[in-house]
Amino acid sequence: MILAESLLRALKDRGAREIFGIPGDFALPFFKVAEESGILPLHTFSHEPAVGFAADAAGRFNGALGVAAVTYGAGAFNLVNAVAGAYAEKSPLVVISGAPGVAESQRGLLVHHQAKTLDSQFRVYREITCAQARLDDPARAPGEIARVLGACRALSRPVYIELPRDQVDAECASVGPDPAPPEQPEALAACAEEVLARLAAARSPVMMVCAEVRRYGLEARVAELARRLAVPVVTSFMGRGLLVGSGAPLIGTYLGVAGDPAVTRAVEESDALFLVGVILCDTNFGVSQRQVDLRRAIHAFDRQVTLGYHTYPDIALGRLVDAMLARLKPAPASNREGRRNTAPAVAPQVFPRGLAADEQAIAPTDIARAVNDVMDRNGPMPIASDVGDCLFTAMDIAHTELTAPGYYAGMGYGVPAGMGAQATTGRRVLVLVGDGAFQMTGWELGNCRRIGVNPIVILFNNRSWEMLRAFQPESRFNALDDWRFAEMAAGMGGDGVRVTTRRQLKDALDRAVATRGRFQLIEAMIPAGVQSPTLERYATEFKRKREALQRTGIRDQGSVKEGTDA
Ligand code: TPW
Ligand code: MG
Repeated sequence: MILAESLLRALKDRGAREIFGIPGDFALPFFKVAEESGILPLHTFSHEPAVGFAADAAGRFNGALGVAAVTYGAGAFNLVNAVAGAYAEKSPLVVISGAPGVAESQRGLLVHHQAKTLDSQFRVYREITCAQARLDDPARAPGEIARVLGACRALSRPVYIELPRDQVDAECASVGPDPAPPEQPEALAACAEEVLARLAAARSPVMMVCAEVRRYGLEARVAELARRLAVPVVTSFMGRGLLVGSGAPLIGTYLGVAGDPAVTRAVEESDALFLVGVILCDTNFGVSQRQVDLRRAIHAFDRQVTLGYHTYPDIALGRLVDAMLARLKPAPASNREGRRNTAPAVAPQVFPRGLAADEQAIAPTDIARAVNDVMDRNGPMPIASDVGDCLFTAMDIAHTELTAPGYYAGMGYGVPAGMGAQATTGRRVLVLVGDGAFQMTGWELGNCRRIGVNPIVILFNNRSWEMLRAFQPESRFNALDDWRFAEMAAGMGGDGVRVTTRRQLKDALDRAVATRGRFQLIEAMIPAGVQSPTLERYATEFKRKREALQRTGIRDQGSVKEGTDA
């Protein structure tokens, strides 16, 4: 076998289903092997950020590796932002970059695409990936590949593999299994027992689930744990879309003051908040009414479990869940809805439904209503959302699988992520995106035909960077021009329609669902200044907090937390 094939087979063995990429001369030999070997399908995009977003979303949907392949320098540097977002949000993304051949690196000439030194790219990627390898020695390559892919899966963070172009065809052995991550069975048992004791002693325990539950494929087991514990479950903002259809006692998504007051109360008043794979970030907790008291929380994240003032290291989340399940009896049927007798009942969130098909202008909530109506009739669709009011609006859409950069908040994710998600799952995806974000990566829709996907895209066209305007209304630069996006769809191989009334929105969505074979772009015109209620509340609270901080003179100290690099 040759080196490139060993790598491709190792990726496939570990759950990767395809490669997203853009070639360049340093990557042409690898792309040739990828295409001709047929080990994994290869999908190309137009601009590297889209390659990264698509691969990231594919990894998130599969709970397995997503793969992005690019060329050295111009290609790999173009991918950096998407990889940084994947790092922040714990997405298992494998970056494969072509590179100058081992022989040509030793000539002493500057190589085209080189930034500062030949190693600059490797060093940049060291900052935003959890493990790196340069496959410049075919004898060591199988071990290096196993080490790096093992870290990607164990830590669920991006990794970086540099493949010098003259090594692609080198003879190479196949890749063995991942090295086992460190484990301590006694520590695991002690940890599981302590967590169970804390929950049992609490008056109002609550479980919050977030990114890692999906990344490690734990949804069914975490749902079972919640049932056996008879503890209500919420998702974080980032974890929205988790546990759909799992039968978990899910009461909603925690959004602090911007969200459902019953959910907010349950979380903020809990005396044992069990944070299961939760990223402790400002978008998840920044809009808390009261500071969530982490000393009373149980936080399982990044292979560690912290209770109060002590931490158990080397505890994989899946192992913790299994150890807890092993100590709990199956839930009696009467407990199925997950409420303990003493805990206050929390009603699940109610979503807006029943769009009036009238001549009124479209507000963001109308889009949520229209989507809920369509999903009630035709079954749920997975959603890929961009950043902006579309993501706040998604909180009013009944629970369905959702991928969005809820924490890193990089614009331009929605369209390519939706395409990547459909390519990998085969399920038609609904994309929610703002006009500002569409200006960044909307053009990738032109690749739908090649990739064989047909997402339905709802473009929230408010001719504005509205989310920024919500925070700083006085700035004129937040007003955007009126691009007629729908008219551009036909040239890219899809159908586009611009809608301004609720009746037109409903009709367009019905037609989009009924039309297969081409992407469907619905450009929903939203009047200036009309925001979702969630964004309004979020922005009000955000401004209030900022002003309070300024009054007290407290500044963000910019703390740096040690990473978990392997
Ligand atoms: C890559 C900063 C956050 S939200 C926003 C900007 C510029 C405006 C989004 O406008 P859009 O949606 O898409 O029309 P809406 O609903 O607010 O009108 N660059 C990147 N990412 C981020 N997050 C920004 C800038 C930002
Ligand atoms: Mg906008």
